[in-house]
Amino acid sequence: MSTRLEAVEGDITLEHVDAVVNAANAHLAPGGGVCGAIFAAAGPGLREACEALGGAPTGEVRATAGFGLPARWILHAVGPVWQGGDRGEEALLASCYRRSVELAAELGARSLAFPAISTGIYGYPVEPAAEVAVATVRSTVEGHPLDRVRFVCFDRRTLAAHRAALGQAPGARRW
Ligand code: AR6
Repeated sequence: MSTRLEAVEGDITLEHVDAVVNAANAHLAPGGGVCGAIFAAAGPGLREACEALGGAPTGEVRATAGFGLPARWILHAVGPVWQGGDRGEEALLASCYRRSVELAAELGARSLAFPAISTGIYGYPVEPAAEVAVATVRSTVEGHPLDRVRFVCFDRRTLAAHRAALGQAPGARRW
């Protein structure tokens, strides 16, 4: 069985997939960026659910319900803060993608959407982050029953980076 991978431009809070990934902080607290958008769209139940989890280490992922989102689950992935590249950032970012795919499969999700973890407030350069994202998802989905994984990019540059990493033409559409 093969999993379809695609990059699109859009707002992840609107995605109709089984699980969406949040670019979270280690406290699993509301923040800015995609995290702020997810907390705002999900509603107050998400804050309570995250408080009950008590945080997570960098590179790890925790699941909650989707609350007001179309998605059934939110997977809170704690990305690394970019510190120049020699503090294990690549391995920690890869861990976010790998653990998200594994957790989605454990939950029974068949479709999964990622934002570009760590590439906003946490400062990870977009192009190398997209390479890590695509390579890690590609190698992890094998053996997991996921039908599709979507990289939801908030701007053109992020979209172009993911399409390049996927080996797709800039305007390509897969589904
Ligand atoms: N849908 C998809 N992508 C989005 C959306 C959205 N609605 N909004 C922003 N992005 P960031 P980080 C993109 O900063 O770098 C928070 O405060 C954004 O353009 O959201 O991992 C957390 O609580 C960028 O491409 O996450 C943490 O404290 C990408 O999402 C910290 O920021 C990631 O940018 C995490 O920083």
